[in-house]
This record gives sequence, C-alpha cells and structure tokens, in this order.
Amino acid sequence: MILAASVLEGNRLALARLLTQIENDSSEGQAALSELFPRTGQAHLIGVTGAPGTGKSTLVNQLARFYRQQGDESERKQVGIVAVDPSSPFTGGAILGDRVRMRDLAGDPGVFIRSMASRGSLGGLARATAGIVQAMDAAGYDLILIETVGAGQAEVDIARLAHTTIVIEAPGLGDDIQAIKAGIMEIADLLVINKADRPGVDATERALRGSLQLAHPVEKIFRHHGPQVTEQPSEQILAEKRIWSPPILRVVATEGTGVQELAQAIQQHRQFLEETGGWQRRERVRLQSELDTILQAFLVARWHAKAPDQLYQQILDKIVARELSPWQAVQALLNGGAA
Ligand SMILES: Nc1nc2c(ncn2[C@@H]2O[C@H](COP(=O)(O)OP(=O)(O)O)[C@@H](O)[C@H]2O)c(=O)[nH]1
Ligand SMILES: [Mg+2]
Repeated sequence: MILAASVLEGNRLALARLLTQIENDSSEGQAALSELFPRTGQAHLIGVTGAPGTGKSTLVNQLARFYRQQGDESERKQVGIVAVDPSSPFTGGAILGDRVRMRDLAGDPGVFIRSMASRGSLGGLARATAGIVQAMDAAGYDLILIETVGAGQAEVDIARLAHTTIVIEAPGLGDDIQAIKAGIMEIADLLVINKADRPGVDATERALRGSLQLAHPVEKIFRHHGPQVTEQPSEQILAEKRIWSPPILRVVATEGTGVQELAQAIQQHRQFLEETGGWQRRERVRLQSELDTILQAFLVARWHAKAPDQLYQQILDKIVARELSPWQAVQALLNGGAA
C-alpha cells in the first residue's frame, strides 16, 4: 500500500494523511496501520497528564526541545507529540495550544505534532490515540509524548498506552490534589511540580508525598522496618527490591529549569522497566486493552448489522418501561427476542 510505504520513508504529508484517516476510523486507515504494525514497538511512549493550566503543553514543548538539542545530528532523537484534549470540543483549545507549539518547534523535521480535540466517545478517543501513536512509532519517532487533560477515566486509559506516565501538579491548585489522589497517583511513574517559581511549592510537595504514601503503601512498610530510612527508602533498597518509587521533581517549564533532570528521570524509568521486565508487561497490557476495545466495537457493529433494528427498538422500549433490566435485555437480544 502506497500510504504505508510513504510513511515508512519518512514522508510527513503521508503521515499527516494517515493520522486523519485513523481519527476518522476509516478502513483505509485500518489497512495502513495493519501494514505498519510489525514496525511498531520501538518508541518510548511517555504520557503527560494533569489538570488544565498546570503547564503540560509548556513542559512537553521544553522536553521536545531538550531532546532535539542532545548529542550530534546522527544520534538525535525524533520526537512525536500527541495532544489529546477531551475537555475542549467546542473551544478549540487544543488547536490554540498547538499554534503556540508550532511556533516553538516549527521547521524541525525531527518533530511531529498532532492535536486531537475530542469527537464522539472517550473510548473512541482512546482508540484513535492508540492508532496515532502506532503510526508515529512506525514512522520512526523514538519518543512520543502524549499530553492529556487529567480529568478521569480518559487519562487512565491513555496512561495504559504509555510506558512512562508523568503526572503534573502546580502550586496554588491545592483543591485539585484531593481529586488527584484517588486515581491519578496510582498511574504516576514520575511526579512533577511545575511552576516551582510560584509560592506554595513546599506545601504542594508535602501534599504530594502524602498522596504518594496512600497510593504506594510499600514506602510505609520500609519506613517501619528500616531504622536507617527516615524519609524515603534508600536508592539501594529500592534497587534491590526492584520497586519503583515515583520521584518528585520541581520544574519551571517556562524557563526550562529542571527539564534536564526530568529527561534523566524518564531515562531511568525506561531502564528500570527494561531491567525488570516491566517494559514487556506494559506492552502486553497495552495491546490487550487495545485488542479488547477493538473486539468490543467489532462485535457490537457486527451484531447491529445482522439484527433487525425493529427488535432492538422494541427491547429498548421495554427497558425504558422498566419491563426488562439492561442485563435481561442483552439476554433477550442474544436469544433473538425471547426474554
Ligand atoms: N509561572 C509559571 N507559569 C507557567 C509555567 N509553566 C507554564 N506556565 C504558564 O501556565 C499557563 C498554562 O500553561 P499550559 O502549558 O498551556 O498548561 P496546560 O493546560 O497544562 O497545557 C501558561 O500561561 C504558561 O505560560 C511555569 O513553570 N511557571
Ligand atoms: Mg495543554
């Protein structure tokens, strides 16, 4: 297929066209992705999530710039950026952020940027994002930064895509920490306090450490048993126990302060995953989740294509009238109408 071949040759226009097809869930896009699939699995997928305004876009730009300035031209990493913004279907926020980014990174052939405003369901968004990341991976982008608004299930799904998930906090958004505690801390591999130039950084860090202990209780156990361990378990213990404790890093994204340290931590996490088999484990979880999503969509579509719509509407009427529960309705549909 010509499109897939052009993508492999590094044709940016072809990649952009393919990404549009993937977003539209077209059969051409699916065919091209299938052809490209054996070439995927090389990229380090890095999720960046956090509340709106914490500085995700600014930090992603700085990380991309950092990677593009490392080493000489031959060993320089190619960087893909995917910005997923399920919160702004109408405001065009994702597009605006993209423009700022374009200005910063414009003209660098080693950077490819794609923004996605949400269309349809979050599940559809997660599926499209998975496809877009695969296309960039096959096209040879070594690091793929996936920016998502930290709002709930969506970024948990998108975190499942990533090898390394960075959760961003910023001082002055204290109320959010309560919310972030619950689901988000558990998916964090690295924690960033951005806007470290603002007042309240120490309080934010204290709150994050508190949340970390809840989410990663293993630290508590170390605290009780290791007399030499007072604050954090030592590096050595962590290495021996093969446990990853998410580091907390302070960053000022607008100035680039702490970006190098963050890049180092990302690299360390990658090494940790490779040494402990975590890389393959995450790969398997990710592909299983993708398989299940596609399977569900496919089975539902196939079922709808075969079943008479009239029957479906009748059963739906019965659910609305509380004559059938949704569970009973599914049984009835699978039995061809008999409840
Ligand atoms: N003071 C300060 N402002 C920042 C920093 N990083 C980002 N900002 C500002 O915070 C605002 C939101 O940043 P943005 O990257 O769009 O946040 P996002 O919604 O998480 O993607 C922008 O006005 C940035 O200039 C920082 O480290 N310090
Ligand atoms: Mg943003």
